[in-house]
Amino acid sequence: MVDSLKEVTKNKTKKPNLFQVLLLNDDYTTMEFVVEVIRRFFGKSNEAAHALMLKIHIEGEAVCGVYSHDVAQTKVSQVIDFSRKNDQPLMCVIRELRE
Ligand code: TYC
Repeated sequence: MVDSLKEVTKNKTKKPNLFQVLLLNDDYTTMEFVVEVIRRFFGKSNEAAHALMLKIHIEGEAVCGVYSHDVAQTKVSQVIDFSRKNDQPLMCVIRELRE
């Protein structure tokens, strides 16, 4: 009993759930625009952004960052809002990171 109580107390610290933010490929968004989005919202260098954009173009999607749920959801909103304001259909989604 004492031991199991100790166990519960010891394991009480919770790891925060983490969420991947992905960009999806499409046929219409310009490559230049995707590079700008990755630089602006995911803090990547020009070279890293270009490499990620090409990965999405070839593989269909790529993880651009990993965040708490709140921050991940905000990134999705910011990217979609910025894209629509610039008449680009770029899609951005979140996916829970499994351990
Ligand atoms: N496939 C697009 C094109 O050929 C480029 C692109 C890359 C679009 C990544 C979206 O998330 C994307 N213009």
